[in-house]
Amino acid sequence: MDLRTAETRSSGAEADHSVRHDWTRAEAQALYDAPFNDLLFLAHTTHRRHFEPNTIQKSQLLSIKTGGCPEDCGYCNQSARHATGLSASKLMEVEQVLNEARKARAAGATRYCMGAAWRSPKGRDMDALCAMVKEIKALGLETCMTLGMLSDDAVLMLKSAGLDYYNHNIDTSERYYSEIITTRSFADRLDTLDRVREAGIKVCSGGIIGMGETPEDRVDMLVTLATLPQQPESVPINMLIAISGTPLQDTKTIDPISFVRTIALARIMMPKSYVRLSAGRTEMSDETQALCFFAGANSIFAGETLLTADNPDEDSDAVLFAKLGLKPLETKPRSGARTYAQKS
Ligand code: SAM
Ligand code: DTB
Ligand code: SF4
Repeated sequence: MDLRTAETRSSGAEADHSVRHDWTRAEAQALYDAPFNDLLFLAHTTHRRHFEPNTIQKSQLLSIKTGGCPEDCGYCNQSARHATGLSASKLMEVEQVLNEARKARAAGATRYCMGAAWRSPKGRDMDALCAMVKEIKALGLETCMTLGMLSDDAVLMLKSAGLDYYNHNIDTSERYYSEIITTRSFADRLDTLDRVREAGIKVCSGGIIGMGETPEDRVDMLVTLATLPQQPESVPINMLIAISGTPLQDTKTIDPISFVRTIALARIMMPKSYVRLSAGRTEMSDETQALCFFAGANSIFAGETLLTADNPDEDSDAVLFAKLGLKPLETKPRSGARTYAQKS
């Protein structure tokens, strides 16, 4: 395949730089396998066409309900089925969550992401969850939640509270999914993503690299996301944090070049989405992160903890940003305002 035409080849009358939804797995695999310089060149030029290349969006994460999860995700510290030593806690109080959000805003976050270790939220939790969304939006932050599978009712309640984004990862390929998780299916995941999209909430969906999957699984996962009727606005690419006590504790670390290839492919196939360099940054060298940013990653989680695992602290990120000449996206979201450092 001619890599020069890969991004822009479009069916019918679509404009030159439009988003394609007709990626085939063969095309995507050819890109993933291309000479590294060719792949990175295409990813970076794609990135520059759609985004300001030196601006990185920062999201802050908070675990609002930790541990004791009934699901059996093989990578997760929070599954009650794995002996990870993590103790379970109840849903945090609204006021406590707000205090944390205020601190994140002061530290420069533009989006506040709240995660709960649930298979799905219970009816009795919805009022508190909606209050969190309303109050955090009133602080001027965008809101994101990740709570597991959502019913129609739950989606509508979160939408009326004003939730901006819902994170729900497909995690890997359909083929590999049942090797990692048995308590729900890949199709369950896609169902919730459909409901979220239908309700008009923006979609955040990505996966984990380095769980023992093949390169073909990585490509398939990205093809699934890129060929959704509407691509996710945000695509988190996590590098597995191999947590002691989980079934994946001894998984061999992924080669950074393969990780960068995955980021580059996500950027090329989903040119207008934010690609988030998510879990695993504490184990990455500055050089690997720099290559990820060059390949089109333009969002990170800021702050020293993810949900339960470590993340680089503000100071080390500030040093990295200074070395690379990167700046955080500072636009404060206002209703109706364009919040992306995105070119039209
Ligand atoms: N329970 C909800 C769910 O599963 O959708 C929300 C929380 S869950 C922890 C959010 C995402 O974090 C997972 O889908 C997975 O992609 C990522 N994640 C969890 N543990 C991880 C790990 N050890 N390494 C990398 N990513 C991880
Ligand atoms: C996502 O894709 N990564 C974040 C967020 N969405 C919720 C979570 C990463 C979790 C890493 C493991 C932990 O902190 O327990
Ligand atoms: Fe539960 Fe989510 Fe962890 Fe799976 S990834 S065990 S659903 S918290």
